[in-house]
Amino acid sequence: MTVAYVGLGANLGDARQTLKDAVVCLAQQAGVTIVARSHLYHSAPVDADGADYYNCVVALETRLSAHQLLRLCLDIEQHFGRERPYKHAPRTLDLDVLLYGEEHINDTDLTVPHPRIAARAFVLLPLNDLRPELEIPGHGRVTDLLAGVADQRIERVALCCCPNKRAANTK
Ligand code: PH2
Ligand code: MG
Ligand code: MG
Repeated sequence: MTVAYVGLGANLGDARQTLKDAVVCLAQQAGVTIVARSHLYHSAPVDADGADYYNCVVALETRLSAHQLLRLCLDIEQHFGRERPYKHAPRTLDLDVLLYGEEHINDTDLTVPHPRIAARAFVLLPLNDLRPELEIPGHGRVTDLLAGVADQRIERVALCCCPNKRAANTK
């Protein structure tokens, strides 16, 4: 069994609901057990255009290989209507394998740790919820990396939004 961290992001459609549904979908997969989920965050697009994103991170235990986990993530993105018209285009769902145990992987289709893991608040804040002391191979402890992304706009939000509140907000 390996502990892996998967980052979830979305900024098209009902992104908050999609992240919630995607975590349930991941949890239902054979060989995958979700062990923790971060808070949900609302974040400004980084190196990308379009609407603000929703982001979170899950920790999972898996008997899948890193490449099998990647394949699963791509299949789930597809299931949620992911399209790739251009690099970093707005998306209904993005699932990134951030960490896979302590492995370093440098293949054409998969780089682990995720190449931009240490430069993005929308990854580091959720990781900090899960394991602030986690050592990211080649970068250092999550908690020590937060200062470097302090200028990125991001806020914590509730995972579920109350329908009544939503109705009240639209008045
Ligand atoms: N994903 C990207 C590029 N930029 N910005 C935010 N805030 N959240 C993301 O998930 C995100 C991004 C490429 O995958
Ligand atoms: Mg991504
Ligand atoms: Mg991706």
